[in-house]
Amino acid sequence: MADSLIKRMSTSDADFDASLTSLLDWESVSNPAVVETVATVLAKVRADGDAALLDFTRKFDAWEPDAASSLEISSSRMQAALERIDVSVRAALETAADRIRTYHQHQSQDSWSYREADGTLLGQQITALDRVGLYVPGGKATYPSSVLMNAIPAKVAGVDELIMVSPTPKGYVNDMVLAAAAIAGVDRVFTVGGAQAIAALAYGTESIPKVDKIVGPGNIYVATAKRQVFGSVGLDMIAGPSEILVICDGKTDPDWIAMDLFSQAEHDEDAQSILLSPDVEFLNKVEASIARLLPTAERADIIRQSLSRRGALVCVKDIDEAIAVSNRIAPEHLELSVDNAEELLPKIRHAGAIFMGRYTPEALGDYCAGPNHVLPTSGTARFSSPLGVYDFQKRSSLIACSAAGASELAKVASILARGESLTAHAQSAEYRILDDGNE
Ligand code: HSO
Ligand code: ZN
Repeated sequence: MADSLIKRMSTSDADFDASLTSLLDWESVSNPAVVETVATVLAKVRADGDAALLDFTRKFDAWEPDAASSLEISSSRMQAALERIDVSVRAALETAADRIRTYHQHQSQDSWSYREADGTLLGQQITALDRVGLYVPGGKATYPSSVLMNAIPAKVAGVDELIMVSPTPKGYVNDMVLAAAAIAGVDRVFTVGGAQAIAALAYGTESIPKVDKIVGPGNIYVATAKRQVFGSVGLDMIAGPSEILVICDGKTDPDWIAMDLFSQAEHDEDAQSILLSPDVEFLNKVEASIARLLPTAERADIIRQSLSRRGALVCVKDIDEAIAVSNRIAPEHLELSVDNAEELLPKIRHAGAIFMGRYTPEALGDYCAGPNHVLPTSGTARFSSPLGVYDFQKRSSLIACSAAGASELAKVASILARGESLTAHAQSAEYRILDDGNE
């Protein structure tokens, strides 16, 4: 096929390992100029609060809030947006929200404790974060579905106050985003964005309360600001570009697979779509589908760039080898477009979300199946998990010693403390040792 739109590779190529490594190579370059600008913005908001927030909003978002109070969207405005949107859109948001809520309710963790024979109680208490900030990008990556995916698990976890911030370039507010916020139970919405919004959430201003954790995606300024406030507040992961890896036995409609690859590629030019199949004829058919369908795609330019820069159709020896390659990549999304997907599950070591069977395109998971679409990218599925209820909760250890239990533990603690030359620790423990006469 002349001038291919997407790389062809084979695990039997002599340089396959090196080619795969270079295909996967993606690093968020930290731009020193951005780091410096962000540091200035953070310091200004920290020092001057709302006044700085108003200044930056006028400058970067090109609209004129007259006072800090006009940066907040009232709940009646949110409600009005919900009533204004198309009824079918509202119904779809509500169905998606219900399904996301039900799924995440299964993640709820319970506190637990156990009592030892001498009466000592040990356990773990789960509590929700008090206040969480949710960043919602404006512009090309405004996703109401991401509002649901971030806000609902927080609410299921029991977060008391959920504060959303979103830039409103030239004062424009997206109705569907506001409607999603209303459905998901967001408590307050502020029309600020960029590093200044992250600063406001991290440090608090007169009108925006300081939060305990900030979640949600953003552009390079937002991501850099999140890195810089880390430590003052908790953070979710800082996501890289979206990725999909499809393993197909060659029996799925090639157009379906081409469109599944497009569905990630259309997110942005750096997104990554990879197909692995042992059937070379099938790979040819998918390549032909890509060529035929691409001109019909609304985001053809983005898809073309994404596929040509970071996409690949890879011929593998068999499905087992496909799984080995996939485990090496640790993709954000893994589609198993095969007959016996469930049987393959035990072999899958690393993937953010696993879509099983020909009728489970990633797009359904992105919107409404129920699981979260905020997933580990760039190989971080090796050590991290989808966003979930547990990201909005924390654990406290519980220890309640009985007198008899303390007496026994104190003997152990005393020896260890003296070994560390921490005599106050030792004495604190020893005071609890019961004399025989006391028992
Ligand atoms: N696939 C994206 C999520 C998303 N898709 C939002 C559509 N809207 C996360 O990788
Ligand atoms: Zn998507």
